[in-house]
Amino acid sequence: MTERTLIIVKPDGVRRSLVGRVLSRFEDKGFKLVELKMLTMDKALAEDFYSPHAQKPFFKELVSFITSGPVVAAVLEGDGAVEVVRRMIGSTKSAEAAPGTVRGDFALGVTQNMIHASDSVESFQRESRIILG
Ligand code: 3AN
Repeated sequence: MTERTLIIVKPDGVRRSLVGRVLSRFEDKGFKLVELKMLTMDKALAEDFYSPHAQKPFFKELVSFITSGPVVAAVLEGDGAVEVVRRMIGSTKSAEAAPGTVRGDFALGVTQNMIHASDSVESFQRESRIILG
């Protein structure tokens, strides 16, 4: 079923000039890029975005990192977008992420793990409202 999902190339990806290569992977796969925005998240926006993790011990670090520089947000559209894109970004701990995934190929960190992708249609709706308005 045609679906939409949100990806965010995090500050490490932008700093390392990997935005184009990351977006290409999803275009190569067949997803359509339907929105694209570069922004720098402020603390309030980041806390809202990561509110499901507010009680986690790494919450402060998460907010501090995501606000540390510009990010690039994109909405991708295609069959099974949420699940397929999640598979393409790889597991949260980049050191353990499979080769061929974005994290597996471009990252080593957990906080600094290059990319975010919505984990459900509901998350996509909540996150895109916050990031894209
Ligand atoms: P994912 O981004 O793979 O969906 P989540 O939603 O569990 O992972 O976590 C959101 C973000 O929180 C991750 N992208 C990562 O940056 C950070 N994070 C998750 N687990 C940890 C952890 N144990 N230590 C530090 N940061 C973490």
